[in-house]
Amino acid sequence: MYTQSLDQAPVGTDTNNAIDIHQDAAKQAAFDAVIDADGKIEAQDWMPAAYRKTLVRQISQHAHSEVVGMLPEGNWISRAPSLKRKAILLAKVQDEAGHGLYLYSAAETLGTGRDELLDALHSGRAKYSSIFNYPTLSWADVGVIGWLVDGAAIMNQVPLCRCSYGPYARAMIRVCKEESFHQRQGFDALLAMMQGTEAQRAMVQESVNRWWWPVLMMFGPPDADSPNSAQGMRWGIKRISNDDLRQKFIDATVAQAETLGVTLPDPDLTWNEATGHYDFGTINWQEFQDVLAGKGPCNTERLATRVKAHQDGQWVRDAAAAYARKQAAKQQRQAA
Ligand code: BYC
Repeated sequence: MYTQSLDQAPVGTDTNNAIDIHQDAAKQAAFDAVIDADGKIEAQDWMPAAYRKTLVRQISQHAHSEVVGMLPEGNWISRAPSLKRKAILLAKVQDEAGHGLYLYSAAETLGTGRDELLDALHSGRAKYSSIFNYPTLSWADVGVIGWLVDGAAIMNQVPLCRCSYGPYARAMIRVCKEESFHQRQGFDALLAMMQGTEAQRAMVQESVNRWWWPVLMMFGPPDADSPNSAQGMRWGIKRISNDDLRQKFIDATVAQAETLGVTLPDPDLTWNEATGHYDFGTINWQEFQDVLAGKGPCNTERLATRVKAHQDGQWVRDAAAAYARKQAAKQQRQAA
């Protein structure tokens, strides 16, 4: 159900296995030539099984992140401080749903159905971004998610617009445009609070203190501990390494923090004239591993909410399927 996999035989069928096993040299050479020329691989093109698998892993994790990412901010829709902020937040959360849909569609072009992808998420087999396992405790968290989480997402995702897999690269173009709006709205909400009362400024600072380090973890483990990076870069899926993106993000964010008037909670954050970058403190990678292992503050809650939403939507899927059957029968009758 729902698959958009064009004319692909699903991964794991005899046809694909035969191709994978024999690794047809001519097809591999043609694939390598496209990658070396910085070209695009499209859904119908032959691709190595490992390239397909890596893309399904990354794109589906990305899709899951967008969908689970609606939850922390969604918690604040009913408590937004004004009609304007509520309308903006509603639009942003809807955008994230849209991103999830484009990305599931991009993953489906690789021959994996949406039911399978969702099942992996709901059963806890698939990952989604570590950042969405942290709670949103105050209204300032909504602004900080926009400024820092979406800011980190843009830094990571702009290079993905040049990803070697066409459907993913094209999906990312629109996603990045919308993420830019998200980042600006977050910064704008925080700026308004920083120009408000002492209590509002304290709320923003407290929120920045909680989110800063988990945001830096969004870029993934250090390059030396990143098992997928080398191959991902070779295939033109990843364009910039985890550490380089993290550094670019920090370099760009320090000035923004100064404009806002907040302090980034890192005493080691200092400008290094020699490298032309900011030095920063040590990231707690144990915390990152714990969150990935399901032991973050909100892992259980996020997954349970997601599963419930899926179950509650069963009647919509049933109705859509019944309608599609009815339409098909009607068309058959008319054709007869
Ligand atoms: N959280 O070898 P590595 C958004 C996993 S949505 C969880 O470096 P790779 C937004 C990684 O998957 C943001 N897991 O992997 C939405 C791998 O595990 P597996 C999501 C992480 O793939 C709503 C293992 O660690 N963005 O912005 O080369 C509202 C080793 O890592 C994380 C994307 O998904 C993490 N943070 O690089 C607001 C972008 N980091 O799969 C905002 C697309 C690493 O081997 N994805 N892992 O079991 C990517 O660019 C890459 O997949 C990553 C990781 C940079 C995330």
